[in-house]
Amino acid sequence: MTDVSATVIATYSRRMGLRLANGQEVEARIKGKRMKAVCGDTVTAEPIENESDYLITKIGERRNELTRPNMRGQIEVLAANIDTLIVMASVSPLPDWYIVDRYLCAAELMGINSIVVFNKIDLLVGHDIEIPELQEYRDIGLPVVECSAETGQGTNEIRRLLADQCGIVVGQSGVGKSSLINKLVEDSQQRTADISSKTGEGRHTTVNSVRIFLPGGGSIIDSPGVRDYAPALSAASDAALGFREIAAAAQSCRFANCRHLREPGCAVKDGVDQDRISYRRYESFKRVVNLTERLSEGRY
Ligand SMILES: Nc1nc2c(ncn2[C@@H]2O[C@H](COP(=O)(O)OP(=O)(O)OP(=O)(O)O)[C@@H](O)[C@H]2O)c(=O)[nH]1
Ligand SMILES: [Mg+2]
Ligand SMILES: [Zn+2]
Repeated sequence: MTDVSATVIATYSRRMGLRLANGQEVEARIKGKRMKAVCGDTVTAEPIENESDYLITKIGERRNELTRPNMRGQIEVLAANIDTLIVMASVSPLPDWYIVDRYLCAAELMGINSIVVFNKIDLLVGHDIEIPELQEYRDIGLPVVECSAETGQGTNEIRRLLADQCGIVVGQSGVGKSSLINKLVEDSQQRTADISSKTGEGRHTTVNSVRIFLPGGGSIIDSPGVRDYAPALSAASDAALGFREIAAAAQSCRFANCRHLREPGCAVKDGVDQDRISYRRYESFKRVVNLTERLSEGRY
């Protein structure tokens, strides 16, 4: 047979964009209704006679999955085989740091790197503004890049952090995810325009996930912006593992099954009281616990 191996570089409901091992990009359908491929998947595909489409016959085993619970309480896979989660917020729209925390929580639980990117920094030129949340992320050892997709500030740093990895950029709609990727591939062919649709306000908003290969190596998946995000946790107790400073402090709690809420001898609560753990991040953690409990009870 003429089976070839390929990676999924775009998903449009039932159709996919594939990049074959020889670098050629083709479109494909998927065999059967049950299989669902996502960006980052490695697949086996075969050419279809008298058609330009390929047929995906098999999805390779996934190293990891970025997931979220959907409205029906099922787990939806957003992308697979990711090395780095690039969580983006911006000067405008105003950041929802709880969403940033929940993405970071997902990355911790996936065991992958994460980068916090704060975009549209050009809008702050001439203003002496410190963003306390960014310092909180630096304090827990996360790379934080303040950048501008407009001026290119910070893009080299992002290139360096990404190196030869597969990244995915996530965040609220309008923070500049597609713009950043465009800037990173500036000298090569731009391809983000055709995957966007114009909104009522005439804004381009990304509707499909697309993987873009960077000229210097590595790739980034552009994903549609979100209103909200929650990680799909198997238990509320997993939430603590998604907040690295809380997970670290939890080692010293009196009870091994401490939930870090009202238990005596809780090293996490002590850390918050003594300002070693950010109160905001602790609140954020508690929200994830609540959210996970609600989801598991089928309440939204
Ligand atoms: N001033 C300024 N504007 C920017 C910057 N980056 C993006 N923008 C603008 O912000 C708007 C949204 O940018 P997009 O790149 O479409 O944002 P997105 O995150 O991809 O949005 P969705 O696809 O809807 O999730 C556009 O009008 C951009 O021109 C920046 O660094 N500075
Ligand atoms: Mg976009
Ligand atoms: Zn505790």
